[in-house]
Amino acid sequence: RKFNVAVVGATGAVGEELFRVMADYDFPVNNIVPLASAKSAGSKIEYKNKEYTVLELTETAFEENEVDIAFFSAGGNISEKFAKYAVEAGAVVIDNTSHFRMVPNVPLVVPEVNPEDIALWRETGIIANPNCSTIQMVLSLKPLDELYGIKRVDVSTYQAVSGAGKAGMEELVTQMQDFFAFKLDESKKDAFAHQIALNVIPQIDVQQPNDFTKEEMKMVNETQKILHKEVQVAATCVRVPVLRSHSESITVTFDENIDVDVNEVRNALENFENVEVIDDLANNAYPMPIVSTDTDMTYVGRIRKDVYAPNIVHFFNVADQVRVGAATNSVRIALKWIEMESDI
Ligand code: 11C
Repeated sequence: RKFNVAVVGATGAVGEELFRVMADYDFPVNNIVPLASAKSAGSKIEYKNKEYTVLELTETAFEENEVDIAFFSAGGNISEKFAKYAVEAGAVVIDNTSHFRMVPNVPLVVPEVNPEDIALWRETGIIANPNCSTIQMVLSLKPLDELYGIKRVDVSTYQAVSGAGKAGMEELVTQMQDFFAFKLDESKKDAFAHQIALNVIPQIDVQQPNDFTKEEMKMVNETQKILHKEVQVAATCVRVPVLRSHSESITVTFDENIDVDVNEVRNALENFENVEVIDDLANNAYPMPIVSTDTDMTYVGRIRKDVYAPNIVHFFNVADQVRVGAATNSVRIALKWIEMESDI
């Protein structure tokens, strides 16, 4: 069976990547329905060497185009307003925004980690795609939880500007160009709270009542929902001047009786789907954004046992935020949904 696939936010950074990922995975497409705001309607997108005209997102667009699968990636307020029209038209919604993630009967899915949760889609018609920093982290936590049982995770992120969409990427490039033209002072600084070129900013999203940021609390709440476990998580989320791969320095504390064997940890990670270990410090080999960008893998390296506590391991984790953290995870959800549920 082939599907009519809508992409809401078709001209955004994730929307554009969704078309590339669908083509790479040879997604069973009958028709592509690119949807966006009235401002972008009429522009063209390309899918498998064929041009499609972007249509305006309206309440009736899903029904009129007989949409079966609707990817939403145009911000939480758009999902809040329009997802219901896609569901009413009989489509499954795969939502890349944070809007539905913590709604109890909406599944929050990383297909390699909790594919069984997809079955819950029938309650609301919606499957939520987690935050990018959560996705790549749980891809490395799951095999370690299966191996030893995770109690606590302490993570510091190094997040690319792509997390703020095209505007974030454009702002970093412009600021760097302005730096070399000796006019960085005059450069636009709208996408982030501060200048991002030649800087790091220890704030992503807004402050929460407990003094963590919203991005940091997403990593806590989403990780617990995906792993079905009240694992303790403390996150510090930092924006760095990298174009499009997030990195994470992760410390995992296992149950108290565990004596970590680094080779067992390495094997568990190596054997997990879509995770690749690059861990040869003597030869300067470890994951970096320039390794992961434009790929669909989550890379893990710098694996080492804690010097003091035998039940603690440290490692470094990198993945392409636009692909693994957004578009690829959404497409993998859709493919899993097709495999598990689409005959219903
Ligand atoms: C960032 N993680 O890097 C954010 C972007 O909840 O889907 C994605 C926000 C979200 O800025």
